[in-house]
Amino acid sequence: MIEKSFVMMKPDAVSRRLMGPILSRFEEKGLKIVALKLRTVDEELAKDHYGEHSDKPFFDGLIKYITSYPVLTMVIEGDEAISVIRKMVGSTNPKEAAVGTIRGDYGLDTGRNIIHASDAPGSAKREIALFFDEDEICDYSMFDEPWVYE
Ligand code: IDP
Ligand code: MG
Repeated sequence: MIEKSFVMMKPDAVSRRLMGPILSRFEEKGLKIVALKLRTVDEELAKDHYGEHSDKPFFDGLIKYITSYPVLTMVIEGDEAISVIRKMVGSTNPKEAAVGTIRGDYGLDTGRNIIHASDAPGSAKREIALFFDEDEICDYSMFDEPWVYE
């Protein structure tokens, strides 16, 4: 099923000039970028986005990290995009993330783990609505679709 996922390159990815290489991975996979925006995240939005973690010991540090520097927010579409992108992202702790995943290749610390991606259809819907207006999401086809999908 064609799905949309919310993906965010975190401040460390932006500051370490990894936006291009990471974006290329999604393009090369055959996924479609349907929205893309460099922005800063204020405390209110960060706390809303990470609300499920509000009672965790790392919460304050997480909010400080996410609000500290611009992030690159995206909506990415494709067949089973939510689980496919989570696999490309890798485990939360970059030291445990498999080599070949984004976190496994670019990170070393859970508190600087490069990228966020929605973990389920419900969270994808919520996160996309939190970060994008409907008219910012582009509906278009790519010329190579018959070569990506049978
Ligand atoms: P996920 O991003 O792989 O879904 P979650 O467990 O949902 O991981 O945690 C959300 C984010 O909170 C992580 O991506 C990471 O930035 C941060 N985080 C999670 N656990 C820790 C920790 O133990 N120390 C510091 N930051 C953490
Ligand atoms: Mg999560």
